[in-house]
Amino acid sequence: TKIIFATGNKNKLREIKEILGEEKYDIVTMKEAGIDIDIVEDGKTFEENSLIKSRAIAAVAKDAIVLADDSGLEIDALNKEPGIYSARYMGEDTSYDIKNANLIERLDGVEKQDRSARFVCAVSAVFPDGKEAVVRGTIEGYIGWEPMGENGFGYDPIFYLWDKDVSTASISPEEKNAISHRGQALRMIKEEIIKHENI
Ligand code: ITT
Repeated sequence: TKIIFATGNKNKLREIKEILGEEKYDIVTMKEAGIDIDIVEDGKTFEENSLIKSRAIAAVAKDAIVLADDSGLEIDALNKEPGIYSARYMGEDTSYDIKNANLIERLDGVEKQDRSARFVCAVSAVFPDGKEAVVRGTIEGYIGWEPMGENGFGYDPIFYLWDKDVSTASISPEEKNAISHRGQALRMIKEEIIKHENI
């Protein structure tokens, strides 16, 4: 099965290949599929933005399953910011060292139990016959007092697991994929793909 992944984010693509398994699926980016279009993510939810991306690519792709991932970090004490604006928070070109330091700063004086946060991932699929599916995975955690770890990407260094007290940048890729928002969502969409292929 050819799958086009509607993403420009290399780290997402790496995790997607790790989770879905490159042996079984032929996963290409829209760039690799020769598709170069600008997509305006103006939805109000992760699901809406995910579908905006997969539908835009499906409109110009033939005979492929198109998947998209819209994800982000919700911090409860900050009214669920940065949320659907996670990539755009403080500007797309601002480094994650700066974004992460800023979020820690904004939680100055906030106690552990009030530092709760979650990663959310909405994965959508558009099949060649026009059918669609969208699923959501989440992982609960809290914002630490300092960045930790070299693995992962984005907000991983400040996102700590309640049970381990280490960040998702401190665990191995396999460990992260086993519990992450993206791992859960992709395993759910895999079920949808399998169901669809059996019709
Ligand atoms: P595409 O739209 O091209 O897929 P993007 O990076 O713009 O790429 P999003 O709009 O979905 O994607 O933004 C999600 C942001 O949320 C991403 O850039 C990260 O900063 C953050 N994020 C998502 N998943 C994450 C994870 O597993 N670990 C750390 N940060 C994550």
